[in-house]
Amino acid sequence: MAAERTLILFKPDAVQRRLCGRLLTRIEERGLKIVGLKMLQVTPELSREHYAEHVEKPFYPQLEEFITSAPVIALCVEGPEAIQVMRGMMGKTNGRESAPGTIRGDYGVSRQMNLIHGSDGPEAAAREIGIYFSDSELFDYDPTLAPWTCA
Ligand code: YYY
Ligand code: MG
Repeated sequence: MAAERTLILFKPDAVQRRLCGRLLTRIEERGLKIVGLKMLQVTPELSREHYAEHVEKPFYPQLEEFITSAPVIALCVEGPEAIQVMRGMMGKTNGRESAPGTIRGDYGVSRQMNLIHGSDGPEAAAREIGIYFSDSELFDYDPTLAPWTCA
């Protein structure tokens, strides 16, 4: 199975609520590979670039206020169908509609402060990884557990 990469953010609420370790553990325990990771402050300019598809929507001003309100942790996560696997782990956008067992369903009841971002398709993933990471910040290495997790 070909590996795929996706862009994940632990949003300001995850950082503030000290949930990043739990979220990272879920990703690692699922068998996905971390190939990039850093903390950064999202600026209004970066928010508009990342959320270009939402900039004109009524909820955007509040989304920008939230995503710039504290640092985020950005990850590039790799694995078989990593985009859909991560979307499944995240749950629905609104925490109230997210199933128990998903990240958003286990840790929140908010539609806006929903802890985690994950790219929603291959084009978005390529674009978003390019926004948050330079080539030298992404790592190729052989996961020695791959034969046990990626068949
Ligand atoms: O991909 P996902 O994060 O699940 O949702 P999007 O529809 O891409 O919206 C991005 C972000 O915007 C969402 O995580 C919360 C926020 N948002 C909102 O505050 N109010 C809405 N009606 C829709 C989305
Ligand atoms: Mg989205």
